[in-house]
Amino acid sequence: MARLDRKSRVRDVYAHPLGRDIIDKLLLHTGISPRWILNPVAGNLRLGRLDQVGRRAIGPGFVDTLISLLNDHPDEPARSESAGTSAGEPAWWKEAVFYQVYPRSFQDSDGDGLGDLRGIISRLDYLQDLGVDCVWLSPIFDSPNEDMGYDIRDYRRVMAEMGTSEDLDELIEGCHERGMRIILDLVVNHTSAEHEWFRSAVDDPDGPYGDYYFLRRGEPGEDGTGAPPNNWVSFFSGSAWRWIPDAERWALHLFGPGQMDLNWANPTVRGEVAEVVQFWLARGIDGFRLDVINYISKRPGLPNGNEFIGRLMEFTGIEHYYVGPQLHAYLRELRRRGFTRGADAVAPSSSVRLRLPDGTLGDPLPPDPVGVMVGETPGVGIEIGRLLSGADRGELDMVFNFDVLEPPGKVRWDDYRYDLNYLKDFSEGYLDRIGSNDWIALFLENHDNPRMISKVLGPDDHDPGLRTAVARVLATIQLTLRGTPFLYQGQELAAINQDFTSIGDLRDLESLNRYAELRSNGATVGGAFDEILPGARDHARVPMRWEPVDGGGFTDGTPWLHGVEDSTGFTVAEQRADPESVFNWYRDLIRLRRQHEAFTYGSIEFVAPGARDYFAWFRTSPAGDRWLIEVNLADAPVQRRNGSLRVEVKLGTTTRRGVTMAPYEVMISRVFG
Ligand code: ISL
Repeated sequence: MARLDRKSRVRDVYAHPLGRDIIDKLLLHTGISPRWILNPVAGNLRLGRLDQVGRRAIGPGFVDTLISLLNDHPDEPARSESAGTSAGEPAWWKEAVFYQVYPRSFQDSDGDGLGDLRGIISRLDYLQDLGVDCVWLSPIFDSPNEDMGYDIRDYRRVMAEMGTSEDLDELIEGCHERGMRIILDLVVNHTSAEHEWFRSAVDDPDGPYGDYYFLRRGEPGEDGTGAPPNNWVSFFSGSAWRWIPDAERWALHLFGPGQMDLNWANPTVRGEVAEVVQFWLARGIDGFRLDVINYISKRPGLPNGNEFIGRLMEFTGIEHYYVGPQLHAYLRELRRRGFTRGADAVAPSSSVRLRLPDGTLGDPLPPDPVGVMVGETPGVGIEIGRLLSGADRGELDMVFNFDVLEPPGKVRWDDYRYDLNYLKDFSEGYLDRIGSNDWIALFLENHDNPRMISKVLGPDDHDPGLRTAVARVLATIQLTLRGTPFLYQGQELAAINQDFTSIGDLRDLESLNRYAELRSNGATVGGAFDEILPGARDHARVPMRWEPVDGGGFTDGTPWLHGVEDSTGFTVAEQRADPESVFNWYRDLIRLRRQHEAFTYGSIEFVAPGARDYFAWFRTSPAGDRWLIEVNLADAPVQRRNGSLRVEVKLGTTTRRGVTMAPYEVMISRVFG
């Protein structure tokens, strides 16, 4: 890309991959229509002029920050055939359905109220029966659990509460022999403050470990008496810097005060991380989900964040690290040195057995040459996502694009109803923009977000019929679009949000800090709670409901976090017994996906993109096997398109393909001719 300067125009910014992502993000965030920015008058505006005329609104420095940010990222995504024609090279992870387990809340085996590895082992048959191909475990490494394991104290040790190293070996083997792979969570933007590297850094800030972190002198002081080195704020409230008296330094923590950011500019740190990955690949782990991996490269000098961007995005400083200057280089190095199995690598004690389309198992496969790399990349838009995961790039395999989660102008904390037409627009826009070189992760939920059914239905999520209907709609979309589905535990049971009643019901650091901050700014007890409840991460973290008994079959003891949602019919036992259940819908969809290549390597072509409520697409396999997926996104009938097509309905909430679709109707048909 040509370098930008103050003579460049707004449209040059939009022609730049990162510039386009940033403008799209601003539009999404503010809910402003693209028309306002992309008309010729605004498009032709020179950046220097924008700086002058916009000064009152955007303040000083914004334009220069933008220019240097874009110039740090000169690459363009490769041109490739449209996603409508080809799916690129085959790979196991393109065919797989991933399933995220939140280990604390999946199954407790020893009555301490906390889920553990033996609990997961005891539920592997369940996962195999559901049909998923790869299990992803949220953190299970030794941790003081300030952020539920996302603060790691020892990357090579299993958290004592979760089990032993032998338990993990058994779990890995148990997955493999059932034809499932297993990946773990690599949290390496930061370590726990209790990690021995950080302790050594505090003991001797000028020694080798001092440079593992961001330790800066700044102005000394505690309790707000001194000034931190810059104005960056933490995602979990307050300044991103903590004064460490023993080191007489400030330390950077983008997340909680016990989550210290690692300095990736230090090659020794990068070497350490690569070794951790090699260690686990040798143990049989098939790859990692990489936590906030786009934050690892911080702009040298750690300059102050721009105030305007800070106000807009809520997190001052974010432009200096959310796609830092060395991000691509670090990821390439990590892939090469960490995720690639060397020719002399020891073979792990087990490797996954082949699973045939009919679900039966074949022989064990040789270990994958490269462990899969799934990037958790908050804030990253479509174009940078392509640069991070394009097949030619040697970086990640897939990224999560979080824009799917909230429609324009909304943030997670808002209390609103998610319009499924936004999911339609987002999916069409995303898949139309990418090409055969790209492959995306399809997700709607994880352990950091409220349940999607509740976002769509609001309080109506307590209506079993509506809940089931919306669950089927979401499942169908997620499992038949082009990309790799990542299911989060409980989705297959149509899990919904919890009616928590007070802050005492919550355990998550983010919510607790936010609540405290609101209170100290004058909010009442009830007011502060109401503001955090819609976005609280604990909605998704309550224990799995296995059986309709007290404790849900999760534990014999007292669960670490109480689920208060206890509606009849939505436990595993009840769902499995009911042929019409959401669980069985997921199972059928997963099976269909495995049996027909059209759903994985098939092209995708959207029908009636502009239509409201009617969301439909064709998937056509390389061999010409053609399918039509149709979904009514509304709680009212909708006119169907292509009514006269010759089809055979293979899976549907009804078997007759009528002129109109019933409320929330879903239909998957094979197309003839
Ligand atoms: O909850 C958020 C912040 O407001 C999310 O943006 C979330 O923090 C972000 O997606 C990063 O999440 C990951 O890293 C965090 C951890 O708390 C989350 O659980 C994890 O998924 C820090 O490690």
